[in-house]
Amino acid sequence: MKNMLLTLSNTKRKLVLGGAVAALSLLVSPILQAQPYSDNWNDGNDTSPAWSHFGNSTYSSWTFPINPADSSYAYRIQSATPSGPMAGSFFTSQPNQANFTMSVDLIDWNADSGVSRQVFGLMGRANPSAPQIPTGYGLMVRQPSGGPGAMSLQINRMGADVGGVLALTNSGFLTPPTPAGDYTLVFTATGTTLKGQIFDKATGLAMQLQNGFDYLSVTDPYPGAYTTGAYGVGGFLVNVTPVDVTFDNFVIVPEPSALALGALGLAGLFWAGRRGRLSRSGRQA
Ligand SMILES: [Ca+2]
Ligand SMILES: [Ca+2]
Repeated sequence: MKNMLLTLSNTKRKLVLGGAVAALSLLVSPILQAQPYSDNWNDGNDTSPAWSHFGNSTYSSWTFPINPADSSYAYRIQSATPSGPMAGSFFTSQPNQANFTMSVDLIDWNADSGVSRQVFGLMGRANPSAPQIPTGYGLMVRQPSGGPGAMSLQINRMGADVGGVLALTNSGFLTPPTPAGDYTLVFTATGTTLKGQIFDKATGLAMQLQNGFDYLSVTDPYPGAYTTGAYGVGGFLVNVTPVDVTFDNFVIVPEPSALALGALGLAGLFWAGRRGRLSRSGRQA
């Protein structure tokens, strides 16, 4: 269990998403079957709407610091060294989802990789009650021991059958995220296809990865692909070092559609995916 951990973190498009959530509520609800669910934690709690904690309650904490970007409350998840393997929260006030587009702002984390080598971000199709560790998929930022240059974005499979957290695909960054910035993680699941991006809120653009693209995309090759489940945020300990990550502005849109993505300002996710498929097949985009 000690070497399995990765980090995932995200998204900074606070201005974009702040308005987008409101726009989404207005636009999507009357038009689409897919109703978005969200929490900005501005009421300073995780009980309304309801989240369920995963982690050792003795060594983990769920608190509500101020997000400097808009002076609202955010959501900080911490787990101390003796805890493990994970601390997180699952959004339990809405039904489980199969297909989704999910996003959350990543506004802060413990960037001292000599102290905290963590993997943090979004989780989907999860079973929080699975033994030892939640099963499901994650879009996460990994902060290993090598410092910022070794950070990567990962789409993970979680579960005891893969030893905890396994990167199905991952890539380093051309310019790694830092806690001084704000980012937005965007995670999409459609059938067996999982896609992930991290946007820099300072530019509104998806961050460029060392894989040559600005996104990750993968199909789970393992037996027993997860088809539905809970969704949430959290972090995994790496080599029993502490988790410390702060999120804000969580949104999930069931059954992703072009309209919903457009309302979120996320149409680029699918555009990028289309370009990637063309490139891989050798055609010109
Ligand atoms: Ca907030
Ligand atoms: Ca609340």
